[in-house]
Amino acid sequence: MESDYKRILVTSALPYANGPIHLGHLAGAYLPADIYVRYQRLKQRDVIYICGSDEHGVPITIAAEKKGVSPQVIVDEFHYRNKAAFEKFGMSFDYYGRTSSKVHHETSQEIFLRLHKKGLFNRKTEKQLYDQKAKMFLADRYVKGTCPSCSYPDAYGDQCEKCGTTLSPAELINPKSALTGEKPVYKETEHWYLPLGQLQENVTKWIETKNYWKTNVLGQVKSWLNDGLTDRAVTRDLSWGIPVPLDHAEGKVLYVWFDAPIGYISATKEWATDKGDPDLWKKYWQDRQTKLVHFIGKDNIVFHCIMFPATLMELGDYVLPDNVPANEFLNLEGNKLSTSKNYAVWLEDYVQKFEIDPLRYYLTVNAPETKDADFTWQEFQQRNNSELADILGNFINRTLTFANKQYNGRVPERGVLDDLDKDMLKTLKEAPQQIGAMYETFDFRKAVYAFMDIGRAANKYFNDQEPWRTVKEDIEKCATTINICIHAVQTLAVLMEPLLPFSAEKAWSMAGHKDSVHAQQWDTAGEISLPAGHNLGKVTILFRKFEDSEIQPEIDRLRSISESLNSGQTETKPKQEKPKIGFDEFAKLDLRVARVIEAEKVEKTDKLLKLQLELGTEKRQIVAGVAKNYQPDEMIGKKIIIIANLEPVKIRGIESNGMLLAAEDSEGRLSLLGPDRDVESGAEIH
Ligand code: B3M
Ligand code: ZN
Repeated sequence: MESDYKRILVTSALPYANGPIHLGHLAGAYLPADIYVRYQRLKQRDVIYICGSDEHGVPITIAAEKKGVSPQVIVDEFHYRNKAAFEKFGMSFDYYGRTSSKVHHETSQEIFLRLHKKGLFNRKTEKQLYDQKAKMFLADRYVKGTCPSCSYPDAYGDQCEKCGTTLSPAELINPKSALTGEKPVYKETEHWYLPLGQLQENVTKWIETKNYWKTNVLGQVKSWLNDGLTDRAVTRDLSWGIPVPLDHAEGKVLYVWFDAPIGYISATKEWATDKGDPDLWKKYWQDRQTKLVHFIGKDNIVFHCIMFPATLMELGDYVLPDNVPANEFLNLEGNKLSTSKNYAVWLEDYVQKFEIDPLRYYLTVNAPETKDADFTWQEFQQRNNSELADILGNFINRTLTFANKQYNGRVPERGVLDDLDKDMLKTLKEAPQQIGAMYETFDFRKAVYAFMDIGRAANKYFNDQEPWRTVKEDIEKCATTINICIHAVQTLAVLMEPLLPFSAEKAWSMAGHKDSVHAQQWDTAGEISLPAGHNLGKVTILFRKFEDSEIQPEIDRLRSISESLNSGQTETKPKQEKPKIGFDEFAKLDLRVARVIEAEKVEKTDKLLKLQLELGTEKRQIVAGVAKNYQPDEMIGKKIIIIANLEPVKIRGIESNGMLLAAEDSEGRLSLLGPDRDVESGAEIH
């Protein structure tokens, strides 16, 4: 962390309290933040993590109308449900507030009045859509109509859920009130506007100091700035929200995106009061030596990088975000998540069936950090079984089981070190700094791969040193090997804490510690600290394997929802936005021609074929998801194209060493790619 910061203030986007938490939330704004905060705590830094429920806005009132209850009933239900679900997921907030709180109302009104008094807002009278039957102005989510881009008949006034086009109510064809179905009329109404156009210069100057931000964030911010910022209303005609604290403003409330980010400040105030020092919040929000980091999803970038900072600049006595590492979106089995159509994996359901850490692991390994990512239950199972269980869990288990059997559950004496011992000790010693540097730059995917490589290196060290042999032939060497392996277990326990907090605590106690792994020091995690004779703890299985019988029902559930959504409508697969790459990145791919010499179906799945390939003189095996379009016998002799230098993975327990290339049409049918003239197998592709 840069030396000029004394403390870190971390926030995650406040989830609307109108529904439960799903995996898309976790992958976007929550899990990366929790990993970052846990790491900073282990670095012994002064860090607080603030979040809470966003309880205003039209999503809440629409949910209330749907259920025929008041908005307060909706937010009370989901504030507590979401808070509880986050806790089960290991989210380590220091405070989880809510924007319907008195402190938040007061804080928002005070900030609004400060800005109003300095004459910042423009007051404008505009024509807005009005429902004469409901006697209510219609905010964008209250208007539905036909999308002008894709003719979807049920588009909302702010966005078409089908094609994703951003809309305004005036653009909808045949607009009607989502409340009564009436055709709305235009009626004049007065609102207060944040003059972002006037503030553009300051915002641009500030953004220009952020060249270290993620490219996906800077890209979106710069396109907003290039289009020119326009005034944004900070008030709305709604009955639910924070009343505008001015005369002649009856029936008007603060726009939810004006008050919600202020929720970070009010929640910090409530946190400070709980700590017994009501002014403590100022140390975090009004002291330049605070590093403020907002974790959000990409749909919240403009509010956190332009609108809220512009407001804080005008106040003048608040810190501005040091970074906003926004993530892209998580798709589900190749389709976009849809909470309204229940095409989602809900955290409350997940925790009933599976352990938490495997989900934290897979959502980080597969994080949508620079582009949308796709969650598949099959890969979730494969990552848990062949990485967490087979690499990490297996190493810890066999080390401690060996120590229990051969050394009565104590750490044996370390003797003379050979080169392999020295290399392993060096790997452990350097690991905290190597992985820590990735966390500092929010490279969580990279960090989790680096972490798992430590597990791979430890397994390889165990195999190379052959303690099962040396225990008979060279007991000093065996003792040294097991001593170092137990230290590797201890190092891995601390390094896994940010990512796998539940397993970390277990591994830490298996290494014989009575205190908590959460209180350890990151920097010294790779040190050799255990005295010979140190008692180890009870050994348990850290990661159980997930059976097909647990996974298949999850796949079937989503498939039946997506088939019912597609029936009659071709669900447009989300266009995977792929970022531009340089030639050097493409050149890293080793593309080869391969000839299929054997092919067979993989049991218990209708998607996979196991293929034996010939690449010149080399033979190799891959597993390919082409079984729905190709029979095994029609594969024999085919010349295909594969990526030959992919890391080998295990799919359904079968090693796959490479990936074939196939085109997928709009019906999801696959067509294999291959050379159009006869080329010998093994030929390179340029
Ligand atoms: N309530 C969540 C969303 O747009 C929104 C975030 C507020 S953060 C201050 O999904
Ligand atoms: Zn559309």
